[in-house]
Amino acid sequence: MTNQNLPVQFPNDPTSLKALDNFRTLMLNYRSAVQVVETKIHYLDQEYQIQNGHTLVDSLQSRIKSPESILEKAQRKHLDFNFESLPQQMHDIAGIRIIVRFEDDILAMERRLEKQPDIKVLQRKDYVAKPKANGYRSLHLILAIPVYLAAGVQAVTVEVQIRTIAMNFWASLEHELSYKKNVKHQDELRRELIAKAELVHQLDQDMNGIKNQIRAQENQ
Ligand code: 0O2
Repeated sequence: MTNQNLPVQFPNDPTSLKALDNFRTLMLNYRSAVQVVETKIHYLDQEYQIQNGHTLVDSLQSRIKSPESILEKAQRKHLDFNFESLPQQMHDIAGIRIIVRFEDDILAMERRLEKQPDIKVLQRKDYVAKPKANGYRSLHLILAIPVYLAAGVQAVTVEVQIRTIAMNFWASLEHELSYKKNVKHQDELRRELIAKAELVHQLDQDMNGIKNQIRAQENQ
């Protein structure tokens, strides 16, 4: 019998069961925080549409990091892994990606989010103004949002990534390349992607410019 065939032994000692409950509660906090922020984004988008006649958000994606992915990141970053300190050390356990059509819409959405009285922006990484060396572009915000539980109010962090459809198209393929091992011609494909990031950037700028011209005429 190999190790893989051994029956899974669930720990049932009080300490392990308590740890499991703590983990479940922690994940519930993150799920609640994602729901709160998603609701806000939908509301802000509808309000924007009433005021401007068009929406900001093309689509929304959200995810809670899997336990495996949390453990992998904790090990990779040499974090002290325990349920008390984990929320202070890892801010992207809950993640929301806001996909917008135009570059201008990235800052428009950021401004609306940061104006929310119950949202605190803890960190801002602007990979749109300063793309990564591989061509990656996106605006990353770490937000703290209050979640109301029976035991009281808890500030929970959510990573929000805001990017255009074109940036997202590029990032999804780059992500695929990064996570796939054994892809032939990796280096050459990486170089091609860097070049395509420049094209994506040009396209975003051109589309933004055309949009501005159309809307300027609408307002005449
Ligand atoms: P997933 O599957 O999206 O959750 P970290 O990368 O988290 O160790 P840091 O500084 O905390 O370091 O993160 P940063 O730079 O804010 O970026 C974290 C997330 O942004 C990543 O999450 C990706 O979603 C996205 N990202 C950052 N850089 C790149 C990039 O070069 N290419 C692509 N495609 N996405 C990027 P995860 O956890 O890696 O993955």
